[in-house]
Amino acid sequence: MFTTISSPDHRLHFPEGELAGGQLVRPYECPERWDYIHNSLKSAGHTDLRKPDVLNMSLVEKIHTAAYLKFLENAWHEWQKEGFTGEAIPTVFPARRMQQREPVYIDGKLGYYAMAVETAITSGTWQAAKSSAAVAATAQKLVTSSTSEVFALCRPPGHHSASDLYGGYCFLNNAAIAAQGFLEDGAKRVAILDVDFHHGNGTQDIFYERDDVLFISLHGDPLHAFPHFLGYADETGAGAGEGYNVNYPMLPGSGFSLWQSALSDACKTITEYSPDALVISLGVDTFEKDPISFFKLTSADFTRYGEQLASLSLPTLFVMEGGYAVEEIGTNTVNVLNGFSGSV
Ligand code: OKP
Ligand code: ZN
Repeated sequence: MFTTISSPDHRLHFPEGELAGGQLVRPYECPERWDYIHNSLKSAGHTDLRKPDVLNMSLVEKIHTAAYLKFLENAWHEWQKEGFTGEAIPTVFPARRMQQREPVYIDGKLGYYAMAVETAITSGTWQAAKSSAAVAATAQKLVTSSTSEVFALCRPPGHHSASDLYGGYCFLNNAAIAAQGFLEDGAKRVAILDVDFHHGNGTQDIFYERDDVLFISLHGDPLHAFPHFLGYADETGAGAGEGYNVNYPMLPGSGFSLWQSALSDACKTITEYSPDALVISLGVDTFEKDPISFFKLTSADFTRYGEQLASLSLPTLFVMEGGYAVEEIGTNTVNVLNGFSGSV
């Protein structure tokens, strides 16, 4: 049986609008995602559901810059102070040949720290983001103390967030915080395997020059898929991190056989790396019916790859990322977990 860590505070982040197709639509990344997963866990017998401990901010500060954390904490207040009545969305960016300096005015700050604009900041965003990081950090502690089946039901997700970037529904990089937690608690090497449909640009960037964290991502080719500006196969790490970043971009329509051959390859690399812990950035937006993605995995495929992950025989932490076919998100998530625990 999986132990799940989750927090009701995720509900504090739920913007009314996401900019998509030139309109403000109801966000794909919505609170019911959590409800469906929660319900599926319970019906599948994963009834050990716990709340997170208080967040250790000094761990978060090892992943995110102090200036970025200060920005997130104050953004909504500064936005409101200007008398703006809508949700906080940036409009201007430090594009090519412009200064990379944080301005004072909130509109400029939002653009300075955003990597995409679909993600609005609201009154409860900072608290929800912290609760999500607390979920991941608490779950990591459980794995470190030898609990074998642990699921961090994070919301909002984290893998698009770099040390000083938010966007793609992400504010704090929950998986990176968990990986750093493993290292702080004695692990020498940690592998992060990102199976969300989207490239984990934030996680890649955070660990790009490090050899104590191996990052591997299977995702939609950035030529065709968000986040568009990172995730190519020739991004292999830099400096001490050379060789410790591996990307598997895949084209529209990619089905399970191609995806699974990438996973098998990734598993070999992980085994060779011989990490003390494995973090799975678990997005189930690889599903065939996902409204914003283009892979073709079926619900049964999730069980099969869960089994494959178990064959790595590593202390493993599952951290929730994306998945937007809301009615099936619980089934697909629990299928991975059940495949992993062999209870299928
Ligand atoms: C977050 B996660 C759709 C464009 C994509 C952002 C996607 C963020 C995905 N109109 N918008 O990796 O699941
Ligand atoms: Zn995704």
